Amino acid sequence: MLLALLLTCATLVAPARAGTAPEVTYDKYSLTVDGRRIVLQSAEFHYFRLPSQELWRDVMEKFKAAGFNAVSLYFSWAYHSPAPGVYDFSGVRDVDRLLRTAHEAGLYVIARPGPYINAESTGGGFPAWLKTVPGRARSFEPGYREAYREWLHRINPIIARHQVTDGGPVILYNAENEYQVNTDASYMQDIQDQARADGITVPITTNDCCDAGSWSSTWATGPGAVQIPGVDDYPQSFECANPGLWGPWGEGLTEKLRDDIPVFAAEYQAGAIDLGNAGYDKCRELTGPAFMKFFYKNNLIQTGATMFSYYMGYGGTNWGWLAQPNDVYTSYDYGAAITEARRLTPKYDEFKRQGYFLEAVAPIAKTDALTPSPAVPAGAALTTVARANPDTGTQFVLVRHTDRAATSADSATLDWAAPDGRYQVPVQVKGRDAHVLVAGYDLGGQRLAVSTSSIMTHAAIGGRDVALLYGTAGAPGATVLRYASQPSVKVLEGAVRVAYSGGDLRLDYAHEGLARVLVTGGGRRPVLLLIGTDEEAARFWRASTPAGPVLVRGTELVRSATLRGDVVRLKADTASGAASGAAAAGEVEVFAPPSVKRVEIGPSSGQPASQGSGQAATPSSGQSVGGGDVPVTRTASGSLRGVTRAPVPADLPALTGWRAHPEAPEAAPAFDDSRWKAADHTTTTSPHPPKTLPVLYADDYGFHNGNVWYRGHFTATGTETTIDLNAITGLRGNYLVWLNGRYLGSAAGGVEADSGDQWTPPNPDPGPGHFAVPAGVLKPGADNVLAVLVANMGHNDDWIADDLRFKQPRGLVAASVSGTPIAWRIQGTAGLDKLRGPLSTGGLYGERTGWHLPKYRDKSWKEAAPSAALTPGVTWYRTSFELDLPKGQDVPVGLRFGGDPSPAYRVLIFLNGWNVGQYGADIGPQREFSLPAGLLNERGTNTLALAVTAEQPSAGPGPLSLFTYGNVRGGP
Ligand code: IPT
Repeated sequence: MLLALLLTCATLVAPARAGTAPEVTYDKYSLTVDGRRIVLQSAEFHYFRLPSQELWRDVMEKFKAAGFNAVSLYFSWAYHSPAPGVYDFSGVRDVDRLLRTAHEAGLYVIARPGPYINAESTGGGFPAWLKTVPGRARSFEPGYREAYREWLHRINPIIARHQVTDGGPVILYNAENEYQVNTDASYMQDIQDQARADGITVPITTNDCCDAGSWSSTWATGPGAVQIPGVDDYPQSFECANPGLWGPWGEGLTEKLRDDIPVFAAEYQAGAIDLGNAGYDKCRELTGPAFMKFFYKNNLIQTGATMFSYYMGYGGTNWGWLAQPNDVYTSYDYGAAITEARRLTPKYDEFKRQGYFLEAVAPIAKTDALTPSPAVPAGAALTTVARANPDTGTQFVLVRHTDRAATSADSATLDWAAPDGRYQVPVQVKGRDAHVLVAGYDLGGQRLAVSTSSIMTHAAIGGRDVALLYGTAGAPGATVLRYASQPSVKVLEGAVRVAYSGGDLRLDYAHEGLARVLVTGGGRRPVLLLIGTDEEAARFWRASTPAGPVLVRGTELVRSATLRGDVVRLKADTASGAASGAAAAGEVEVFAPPSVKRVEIGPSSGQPASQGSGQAATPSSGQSVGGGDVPVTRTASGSLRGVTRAPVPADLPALTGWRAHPEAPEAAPAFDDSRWKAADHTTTTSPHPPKTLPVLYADDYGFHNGNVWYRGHFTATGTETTIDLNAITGLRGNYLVWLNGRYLGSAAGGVEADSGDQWTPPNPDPGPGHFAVPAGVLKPGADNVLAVLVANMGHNDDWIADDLRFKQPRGLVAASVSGTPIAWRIQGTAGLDKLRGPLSTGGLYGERTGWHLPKYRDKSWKEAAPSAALTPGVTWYRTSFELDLPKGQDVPVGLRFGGDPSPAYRVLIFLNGWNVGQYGADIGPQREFSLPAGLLNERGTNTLALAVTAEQPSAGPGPLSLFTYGNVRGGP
C-alpha cells in the first residue's frame, strides 16, 4: 500500500532528471513543468481572429510582458477545412508558426483542438460541411466519428511536435469543450485515444461548464475521464449594458474537482460577449480591474487554485464569416485586457500586477488552507482568508470586504500571527477591491516578516534586491523586514517612518506616488524597496535576460531586454517623449546592474529584426532604427533615467475617388444560370425535414458561407397570386426577392431559436416571406424567374450537442408560387480563395467575379461615393488609398462609418480582397472596423471594396474615413 502510494507520488511529481526530456506532472497543488512548480497563468487567444501572422507575435509578447506564462489556443476546424478531406495550414492558417511564435514569446501552450470549440465561432468550430454528415455531432456515432478523427489526425500531429517534451511550448491538451450535455463517454474517450495515438503525451484536460460535478467527478475514473478536468466560470454574466453588476452568476470560486489534481480555472471570465449590443467598452467595464481584483484574488486564496486560463486575453475580429450569428457581430474585442486593435487597457495593468506576483513569489504554487487567519477587530467590515505553504511556512492572506458587494472604504488593524512573530498592521479596502498580503517570505536575500502592501515583483539585480510593493492610493501600509543587526536605512523618496527593534525593521507609510527606501547592512545584501500606488506599480516592467532580470519604469510596453557590456537594450514600445513637449510623459527608468551605463531602445539584438523594422544596431553604433540610444543619468536609486523618443505622427489619407457599380444581374430574367447547380435533391441528411421539395438547403449543395442565390424557373399558368417563401439565415439575416426582374421586397430569415432542441420541436414557419404577385409581371405559358438572394450569417453552434441547432439549414427551406412546379438552380461561393481561406468569400456576383480583389479594374465604374442614395439590391463601391506609415512604429488603423446607420442596408467590407467585417444598423452597434497590419499594406497601395445590399431605398452608408487607434514607436 505504502509502496503504491510512493509510486503514485513519484509518477505525479517526479522532477525531470538531467538529460531527460522535460515532463509535465501534477499533484493536488499545482502543475510541475520540468521539475519546477508553476502557477499556470494563461490567457486565451484565437489566431483565427487575427489573420496576420506577424501580429500573433505582438499579442503573445504582450501576454508575456503582463506576466502570463501560457496562452490557451482553440484550433478551429472550420477555419482549416473547406470540404471533407481538404485541410489547409498555410499562411494565416499556419499553426506551426503560431506554436513557434508562442515558444519564442516564452509562453507555454494549452492546446484546445475541440473537435468542438464553441467560442461564438461559426458552427462552434465545426465546418459547415459537417452539417451534411450523418451521425449526431459530438457523439461516437459513425459519420461524425470518421469526420472528427480526420480533423484530429491533421491537427494532433502538429500539436504533438510542439510539446514541451520535444522542446516546444505545449504543456496541456484540452479535449472537447464544455461537454456536459448529451455526453457520450465513448466519444470523450476516443478523442483522448486518438490524441495519444497521434503522439500527444502531455496531460489531457477538459473544461467543464456550469455543473462542475458532471463529467469530471462522476466519471472521474471511467471511460472519457480526463487527467485534469477544470471548470469554466463567468461570474459577471454577459450583461455589458449593466456594468455595475457584481457576480450575478455566482461567486466565481472554482471548484476543486478531485483530490489528486490542482484547482483548474479552465476558462475564467476576463471579458464578455456583447449580447445586448452595449458596445465592448461596457463589457470592459463589467469585467474591469475592480472585478479582477476581487474575483481573481478570492479564487486564488479561497480555493487555492493554481491553474488559471483567462477568457479572453485578446479577442480579435470575426472577419469573413467566422462569427456564430446569434451572439456576436464582427468585433470580438470581448472587452479584453488587450483591445481588438492590440492596445493595452487598465485591465492589462491589473493582470500585470497579479501576474508578476504569481511569477515572483514561488511559494504560492503550493499552499494549504490556514486557520485561523489573521484576526480582524470585532465589528470591522473586513474579512481575512489565509493559506500557507507547507514547506516554507509562507502565509498568503486575502483581505476583503465581508459583504462581497460593499463599495465603502474600510480600515482595520490586523492581528497577524505570522511565521516570524505576531504583528499589528494596518489594512484598508477601498471600494470593490481585495488584497493578497504575504508574511514569512524569503524575498531574495531578505526576510519579509509581514507586509500590508502587496508584492508585485522582486528581482536580484547587481548584488542587491529590488522589491516593488504597492497598495491603494492613500491607504496605510506597513512592511516589516528581519535583520541580524540594525541596518542603515535611507528614505530616498516619499514619506516613510522607520523603526527598528529586536531584529524587526518596520516601515510605516501611506501609499502615495512611489516611495523609495534603500536598506543596507544588517547582515544582508542591500535592498531597494519601491513602494507605490496601484497605478505607479503598473508602470513597471520586468524582463529576464540570460544575465539576470531588469526592471523598467515607464514606456508603454517592454517586450524583452538584453544586457551586453555596458548596454541594456530594451525591445520596448514608446508613445511619447521629449519631442512631444511633455518630457515626463516619455520618461524611462531602468534598474540594471551597476556595470550598465547605457540604454538603447530598439528591436532585440538576439533575434533577427522583424519585418519592416530594419537591422539591429550594434552596441557601439549609438543609434538604432527602432529608437536608438536614450541619454540617461544615474539616479540616487542606482537606476538609469532618461527620456524616450516620441513616435513620428502618422498621416492618413482621406478616402476619395470612390467608384460604384450596381450588381445583382441574377435578378434579371435573361441572366444565364445554366452553369449553376440544379437544386433538385429530394432527400437530405439534415435532421430538419424539408417543408417543400426539392430540398433547397444551401449546405446540401456545397455552399456554406456568405450570400447564396437561387433562381427558380416556372411556367406560369397566369393564375398565380402569391409567392410563399421561407428562409433560414441565422440572426440578423434577411433575403431579397425578385420576380421576372421586379423587386418584390425582403423578409427576415429564421434564426437559431426556430430550430428547436431536444425539448421543443422546430418552428414550422421559421423565416416566412409572403409576396403578392404584382399585376402584369407574370408571363403565362412562358418561363418565369423567381430570384432570391439569401444571406447566410454563419452557422449555429452545438452547445447543447443536440444536432438540431448546429444542423439547422441555411438558405431557402420552403418555396411555393401558388403550387406551380418550380425548377431551381443555386449558386454560392465560386471556388476556394486559397489565400484567404473558406470563410472570407461568399456568393455575391461581385465576389464571384472578383470585384473585391485588389487587381480588379474598376475604371469603367461611375464615380460615386458610398453616401449616394441606394436603390434595393446590391451596389458595390471601390476605392484605393496609399499609406506611408512610419517605419519602426506600430500604428493600428481602422475604418469608420460616419453616417447614421440604417436597417435598410448591410455592408460587407473588403480590404485588399479580405472580408474584414459587416456593417449596418441591423448587424450590431459597431461603427469602427479594424484593418490589421498584414492585410493592410502599411507602406503602399490598399484597395477597399464595399458590397452594399439594400432591402429598401435609403441614403448610403457613407461617409467613411480612416483613423488610428494608437501610435507607438516599437511594435512586434
Ligand atoms: C464558454 C465557452 O467554452 C467558450 O467557447 C465561449 O463560448 C465562452 O463561454 C463565452 O464567450 S460557454 C459558458 C459561458 C457557458
